[in-house]
Amino acid sequence: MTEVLEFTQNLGDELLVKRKGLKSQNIEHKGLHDLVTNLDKYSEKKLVDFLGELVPKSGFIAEEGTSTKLGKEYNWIIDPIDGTTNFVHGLPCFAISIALQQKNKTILGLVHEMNLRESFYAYEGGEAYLNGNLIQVSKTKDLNQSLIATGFPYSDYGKTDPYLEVFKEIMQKSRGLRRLGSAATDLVYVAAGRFEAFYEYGLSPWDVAAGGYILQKAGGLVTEFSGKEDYIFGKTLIASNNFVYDELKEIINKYF
Ligand code: 2AM
Ligand code: CA
Repeated sequence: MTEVLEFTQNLGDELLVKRKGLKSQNIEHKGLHDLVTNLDKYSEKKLVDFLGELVPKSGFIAEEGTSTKLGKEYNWIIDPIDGTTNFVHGLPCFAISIALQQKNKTILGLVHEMNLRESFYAYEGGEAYLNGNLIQVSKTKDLNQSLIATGFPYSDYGKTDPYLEVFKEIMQKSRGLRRLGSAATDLVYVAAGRFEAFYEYGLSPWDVAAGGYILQKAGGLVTEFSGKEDYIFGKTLIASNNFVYDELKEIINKYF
């Protein structure tokens, strides 16, 4: 864990410096509103080289496709920059997200939010930590006293109407809604008790694998909208401190 932590913190610091030299010719569109920079690719290459060497014969599920080789026993699920739109626009919330799976079971998760230099992590046999200190989900039981995070639809616009219905209802029944723009960070903020819950659809494994695991280790509950457990590949996600889960799921399931 220590080696991965140190490597990722240094990479985060390097990306923050390199970001200042980012030019429009370094930014490409993967889809209509889907940005990728040369620094996403640079970060992923560095991570793949380092992590591949750290665990020999390990494979990768990585956003920018630097390596698509799957390992028989160990696989890393990585997002080199989660929150690329924030990164491009200079908004301070973006993270490196790294999970390690052994035979499809997650055994390590790390989300490093670069701007505040906050590393959230957990591993088998340990608990959940933020920069070395134990973290736990909030104990708030009432949605009325809860701060909820979400992500807006950015590609599958066909479900925009049900999404907005959920948004309207939670707006009225919670303390407030926030949209950070980095799902990995949203998840670990629930783990650290800053948010009571987070929900979004259209997410990918690299956005949620590490954060979801850290949240579980901090006492939280994370499922698909349906309640099924496969939030990593399931594309819909309700993450919570446990206590407000039922109320939130009920609202989401009225429309989804
Ligand atoms: P990304 O920056 O790695 O792409 C926003 O809540 C979440 O959706 C982020 O984790 C973000 O991860 C992901 N996402 C994927 N594609 C996106 C897009 N085109 N616009 C905004 N967010 C996107
Ligand atoms: Ca990314």
